[in-house]
This record gives sequence, structure tokens and C-alpha cells, in this order.
Amino acid sequence: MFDSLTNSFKTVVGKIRYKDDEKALKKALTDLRKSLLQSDVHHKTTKELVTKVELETKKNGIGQESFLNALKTSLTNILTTTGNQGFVFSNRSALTTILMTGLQGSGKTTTTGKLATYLKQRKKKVLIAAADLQRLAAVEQLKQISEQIEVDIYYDDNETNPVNIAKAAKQKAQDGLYDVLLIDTAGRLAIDDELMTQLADIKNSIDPDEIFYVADSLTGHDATKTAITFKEKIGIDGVILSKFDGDTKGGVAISLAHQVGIPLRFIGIGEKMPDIEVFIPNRIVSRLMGAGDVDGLAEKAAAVIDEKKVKEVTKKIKKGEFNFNDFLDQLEMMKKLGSMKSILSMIPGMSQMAGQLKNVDLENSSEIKRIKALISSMTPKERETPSILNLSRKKRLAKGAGLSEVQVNKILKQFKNASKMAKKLSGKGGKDMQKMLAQMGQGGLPQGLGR
Ligand SMILES: Nc1nc2c(ncn2[C@@H]2O[C@H](COP(=O)(O)OP(=O)(O)OP(=O)(O)O)[C@@H](O)[C@H]2O)c(=O)[nH]1
Ligand SMILES: [Mg+2]
Repeated sequence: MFDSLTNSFKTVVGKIRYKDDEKALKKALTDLRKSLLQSDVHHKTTKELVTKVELETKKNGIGQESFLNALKTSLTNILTTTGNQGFVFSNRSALTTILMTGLQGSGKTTTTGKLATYLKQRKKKVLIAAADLQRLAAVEQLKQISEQIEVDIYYDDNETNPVNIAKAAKQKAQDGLYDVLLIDTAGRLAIDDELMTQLADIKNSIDPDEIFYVADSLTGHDATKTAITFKEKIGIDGVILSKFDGDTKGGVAISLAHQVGIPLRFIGIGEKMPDIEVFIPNRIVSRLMGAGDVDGLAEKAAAVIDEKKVKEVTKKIKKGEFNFNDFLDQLEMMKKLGSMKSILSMIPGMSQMAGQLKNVDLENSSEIKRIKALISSMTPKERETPSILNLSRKKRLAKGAGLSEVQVNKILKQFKNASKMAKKLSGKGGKDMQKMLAQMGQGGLPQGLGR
């Protein structure tokens, strides 16, 4: 996600080798400026950032470490704007009402579903409302999302006024003791008065706690510009940058809050429902520096992972009893964590190393599909006790799953090896590895950039 920025920071830091080398600092600053601009960081933010880094580095004596710290502090500074961070619950009522706004196709509806998923994982009772009556299929799209994520929805096929939808949805949310109401609204190709009036009407009639503006990061600097217009015309409390997974430059996320004066709250990093990440400045800086985000990963894992199940599975692994049902359970949990890419970028030192693993798609990879087909052809007993799989059973499975016997054998062998490996790792060696990972997360110098 931030790969190109992280890499250029690394190169820039590498320019400074000796203490008090003014010339090297100058060169490093010039390169920093260039790479920020190339990554689509706004030119004003770039200027301010580079000046800050220069002053801060000089204050502490030119050197690699002081430059790194200056970069860290200045980035955190630039990313931090007055306003809320992440998702914030209302302090005036039990129900938190959020109005989702944005231009056509920016990702409002998808993001509404993603936020609902995020909140549901954190044990909140969520209602989503379909107040986009502009596009024919809009209500249907939200209905499908609601079914998929198992979150309640409010819609009214006979209503033509989005204001009435919003009002009725709020009533339902209050009566039903919901924690959060997310209202999806219609988009427009460009900012026009009709859209702004409609949004202002909804805003005035339901008085939302916060208004989120969903901006498409692929529109580059326009994402910043349109956010400013929305801020001026209707007032917004947070920006969500969608489609960040497709943005190879990443710089918009750096300068957006600084330019708009409204905090960036979340980033969308894929088309699936778990693909949303909370944007907390110091955590993002840590990732930008290639040092991962251990806190973020822990928070995410705590929200989606069933601790009781993990304990059960760990016990089984230790005894070498890990079976195919456990495997399916684990796969489901991993899916809830989100894309492999985002998980890996949160692990210290992994963001650059991960290579191929990054593109593993837990739902669609042919490998996982084959394994699932195989497991679904097994009897309950076979799933529980993989060791009973003899030649005739394997033959039957191959037929049932539409695989060759060679493929079946290969998968079963991999499974056996993986269980053995897991057993080993859960013993003493595994503890050492876990310790090492924990230490990596607390290291003084950022992992990715340290020498
Ligand atoms: N890759 C990627 N695709 C996204 C992301 N967010 C949304 N999309 C895709 O963008 C497209 C438009 O998303 P919608 O949620 O329908 O956008 P919208 O703002 O509700 O659109 P309108 O209702 O027509 O105004 C869909 O194909 C989404 O799957 C994201 O974070 N990453
Ligand atoms: Mg929509």
C-alpha cells in the first residue's frame, strides 16, 4: 500500500552516512521532496514536511537516526488534524448516526457495508439505511450487502424522498436500540446544487453525529479538492479514502487531512467487506517507515478471532490432532482478518519481504478451492480423523471432488506436513519465534529503515 513511499524513504535515509554532513542532508531533502511529489503528496504539504524535517534534523545534529526521527515526527504531525480518529460513538445519545456522502461511484455503498462489518465485529448492533433513491439498483445493492454481512437494513420501496427514508430509519434505530445507524446516500457525477441540497435536507432532518465523505483515491488530487468542497458546502467530520489498494502512489493519504483540515478516518483497501482499515496517524507512520503496526494487528485480531476456538485449536495442534474441520475454522477466521496484503503490511519487516504471499486470496485461490472441494467430499469422520484415509477412501474422494488421485495425495501430504510443522512451532521453538516477533515490534529503530 505504502510500498513506494516506504522504499523512497529508505533510499533517502541512506543518503546520510556521516555525522554533521550538511551536503548529504541537502541531497536527502531534495530527494525526499521529489519522491513525495511523485507519490502525489500535495505540493504545499510536501513543502511543509520537508522544511519540518530539515529543522528538526538540524536541531538534533545531522545523522541518520536524527533524520529518521525527524521524518517520523514530521509525518505524524502532518497526518494529525483536529477531530476524531477512527470510529467515534456519540456522546449525546445511545445511537450514533452517520451520514455517508460522496460522488458517484466513489465507494459509499461498499464502505457503508464495510463500516457495518467493522462495527459488527466489535459487537455493535448496526442498522444500515438505503437512502439512495437515485440509482435504480442502489437499494438492491445495499440489500445484498446486508444479507451477506448479516446486518439489518431499513428500506422502503414505496418512498421517493430520501429525507423520509433517513427519518424513518433513525426512528427504527432508536426504537430497536441499535448502537449505530449508517445512512447510504446517492452520488452525483460532479458536485451540483441538487445533490448538496438533498444532503443538507437529510442532515437537517436527522441531525447526524458525523458526516463521512468517501473519496476515491484513484482520482488523485481531485479526492482532496472534492472533499474541500463538501466540507464547505455541507460540513464533513471525516474522510474515508476508498480504493487505496489500487493506488500505487499512496501520497493522497499523506496530504489529505492536512489540506482539507478534516481527519482521514478509514481507508478502503479492497472490494470485500473486511477490507477497511482505521487510519491512526502514528500507526500509519510506523507502517510508512516499514516498521509494521503491531497494535493495529492486535486490535484487529482481538476483534475477529474467537479466543476460545484458538485455545482449542492450539491444544489440538500440540497433540497432533489438528483435523480438517479445524482447518476450515481457521480459514474462516483468516478471511475475517482481511486481505493477506494488509495483514502482512502490519507485521514488522514483512511489508517488503512478503512477495508472493501477498497475493494469496483466501477465497479464490485455486489451491484453497481444491482443498475445500476435497474436504467437502469427506465424511464427518474423515474430517475429524484424517489418519483413516486409506487408498479406497482416497479414490472415492478424488472422484467426489473432481480431482486426480495425485492431487488428492499431494493435498493430504501437505496437510500432514503442515500439522507436523504446527506441532513443532507450538512447542519450545515456536515460543522463541513468537518472542522474536514481539521484540521486532518494539525495536528502537524502525525495522524497515534501520541499518
Ligand atoms: N478495489 C477496491 N474497490 C472498491 C473499494 N471501495 C469500493 N470499491 C468498488 O468501487 C465500485 C463502486 O462502489 P460503490 O460502493 O457502489 O460506490 P457508490 O459511491 O455507492 O456509487 P453510487 O451509489 O453509484 O454513487 C464497486 O465496484 C466497488 O466494489 C476499495 O476500497 N477497493
Ligand atoms: Mg451507492
